[in-house]
Amino acid sequence: MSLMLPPGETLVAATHNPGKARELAALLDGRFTVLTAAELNIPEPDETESTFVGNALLKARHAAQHAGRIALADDSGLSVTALDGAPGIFSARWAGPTKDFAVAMGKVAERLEEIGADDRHAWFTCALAVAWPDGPAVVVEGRVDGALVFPGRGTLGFGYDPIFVPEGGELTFGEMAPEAKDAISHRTRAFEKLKAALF
Ligand code: ITT
Repeated sequence: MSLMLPPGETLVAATHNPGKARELAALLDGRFTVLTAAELNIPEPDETESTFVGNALLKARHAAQHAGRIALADDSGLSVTALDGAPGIFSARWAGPTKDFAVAMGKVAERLEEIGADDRHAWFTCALAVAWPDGPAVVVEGRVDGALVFPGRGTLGFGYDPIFVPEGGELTFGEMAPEAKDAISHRTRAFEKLKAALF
């Protein structure tokens, strides 16, 4: 079988996160018909792997098998250097069962304060996996480095965007227009690699 994705194909976006679904749809750019796992009532799998790549593959395979269609999954998160890479793959879990990112960002600030760290360096990682229902899969990873600011600023984007200023910039991802974030984000960088591999 070919591991190329022809335009017009229907893809399942294996995510239940509306912020991600919006960004993935913008990246897919009208090239494909996109159905989300939420729309298809595909249950969320437990993210049992220990890496972004592992969890992206797990989510893509799970959705492809449920839907009988090609699925694209994103596993991503914020890693803080002074916290040894936390929250990392636990980024969504730090927001608790109500998915409140004010709580998650508060936890990051609290942990940095507890250890008296001055280093504010952090990075976002995005692993993107595409899986075919009958087995094969491709996975890539992208990253953007930056610095954390407290309190957070801006209401655009999602998740940890209000506390992240990408390297060389002044605005947080939460203050940047979607196109400006998309020009440099970890998701876009992963997507460029995926395009090179599959489209
Ligand atoms: P799905 O698994 O259903 O896709 P999720 O939110 O559980 O949704 P993850 O396990 O990949 O997804 O968690 C990643 C978290 O990292 C996500 O909830 C965001 O809070 C954060 N994150 C990832 N990309 C981000 C971005 O571009 N801007 C801000 N926060 C981001």
